[in-house]
Amino acid sequence: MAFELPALPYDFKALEPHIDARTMEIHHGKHHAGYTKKLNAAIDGTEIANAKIEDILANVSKHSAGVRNNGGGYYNHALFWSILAPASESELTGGLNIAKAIERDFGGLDNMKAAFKKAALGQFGSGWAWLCVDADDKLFIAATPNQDNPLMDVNDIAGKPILGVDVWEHAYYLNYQNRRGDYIDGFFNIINWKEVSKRYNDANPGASAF
Ligand code: MN3
Repeated sequence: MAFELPALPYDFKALEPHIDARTMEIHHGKHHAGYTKKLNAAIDGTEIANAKIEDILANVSKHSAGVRNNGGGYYNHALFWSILAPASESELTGGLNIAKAIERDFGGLDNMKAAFKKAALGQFGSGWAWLCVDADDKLFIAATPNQDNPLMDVNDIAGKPILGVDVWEHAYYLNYQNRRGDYIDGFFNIINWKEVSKRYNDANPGASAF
């Protein structure tokens, strides 16, 4: 069963002015569509043709560079669209478990944002910055190159990503040119915290202990 490009849960303009409509249209319709198509081509007729994407990524060292690059690209962008929302709907309310976990593990949202931005700016060239949950249910921040992510067995990061930002230039160049930091600041205004909190709860069955 082939992977399908997930539909965006909002229209191309919904994230403006922080991410412009043209960038969204190209990013979803060309880049993400391309990763999806190439992933399907890379797994077609192989023993992982019907595998779950999380299982493919967890064992990605056994597969081709095409599976690594396009499987990562497929998964990372699907996560990215899901954790974005129009600015009017981006609210981190204290009742969400993710708000309590950020307070516990970073001492507040501003500290988390500063560490996340540092990771995003520190990723040389193309890649992603992530907020992840580790095996002890603690949050941590990481960055990975290219289309790698913390689910893959090709890095020393061990955790489930629950929030991520694409720092490839195709994600921001039309609107921000080389100003990656301004793009990250804009990104902080359009985070779907309800979805991040849901992903936190799913990653961490103990979260309801708050
Ligand atoms: Mn991208």
